[in-house]
Amino acid sequence: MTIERTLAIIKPDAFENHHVGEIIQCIEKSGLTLAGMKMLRLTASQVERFYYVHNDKYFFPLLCEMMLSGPVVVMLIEGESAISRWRQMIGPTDPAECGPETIRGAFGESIRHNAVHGSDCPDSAAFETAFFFSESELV
Ligand code: IDP
Ligand code: MG
Repeated sequence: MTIERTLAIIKPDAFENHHVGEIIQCIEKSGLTLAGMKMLRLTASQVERFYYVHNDKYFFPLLCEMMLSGPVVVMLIEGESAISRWRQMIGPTDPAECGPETIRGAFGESIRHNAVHGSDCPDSAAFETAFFFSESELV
């Protein structure tokens, strides 16, 4: 049994398309636990620091523009193998490659506007959860 913490973000496209409630419902139904949640408008500095691993990629400016285009909901999810389970629930980066049972398959519009974020490994989960939440903000 490995209880893990991972970071989920409902991105601006899913917010704009009114999918916040359905995405939270997917998390609740999965048996994973919502331990922290906040609604934010990110700053350019936050987006650039959060996605620093991608700052040399051709899509970095597009990614930053997308994350700044509207509000986001950031959530800390906890549970058995939470990191891989949440990645499995959201599906591959490109919604065109996602099954309809995945969150990106159901709510994503394109490789850039793909509805949600999920930490991809224990190191990034540690960085990303600490980026948005202090221990005192978790329930
Ligand atoms: P991931 O979110 O599935 O982990 P990453 O490769 O880490 O995918 O990319 C981070 C985010 O950058 C993606 O979720 C997506 O919003 C955006 N992105 C990735 N690849 C492209 C692309 O080729 N064009 C436009 N945006 C992209
Ligand atoms: Mg990633």
